[in-house]
Amino acid sequence: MVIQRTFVMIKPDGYSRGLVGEIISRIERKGLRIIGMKLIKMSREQAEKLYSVHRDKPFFKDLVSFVTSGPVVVMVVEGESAVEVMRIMIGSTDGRKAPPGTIRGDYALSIQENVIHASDSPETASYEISVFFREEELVS
Ligand code: FUP
Repeated sequence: MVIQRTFVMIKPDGYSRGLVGEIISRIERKGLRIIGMKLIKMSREQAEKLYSVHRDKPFFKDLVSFVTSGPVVVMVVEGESAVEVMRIMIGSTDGRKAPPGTIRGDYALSIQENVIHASDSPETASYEISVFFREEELVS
């Protein structure tokens, strides 16, 4: 058993399309536990921190504009192999290629507006969690 924490964000398209309940339901039905959650309008500074690995990519500016364009739901999700399990549940980055049954596969047709983000490693997860949550805000 490896209990992990991961950072999950429902992006502005997921929020505006009314997919928050559906996505939370999928996470809970899988058996993972939400131990922190906020509905926020992300600041430019937070967006630049979250996506700092992509700072030199051609899509960085558009990506920061997109994630700051409307409300997002940020979450800390905990459970057995939570990092890998959430990555499998969200599907590949490009919604056109993500298989049906995954969140992006079922709800996205775009590489940028792809509904959801989840950390890609335990190290990334602790960094991303720290951008949005203080330890005292998480339930144990
Ligand atoms: P993922 O981990 O699946 O979210 O994908 P990446 O870390 O590779 O990319 C992070 C975000 O950058 C994606 F969710 C959407 C955006 N992106 C683009 O807009 N264009 C690209 O070509 C690649 C990624």
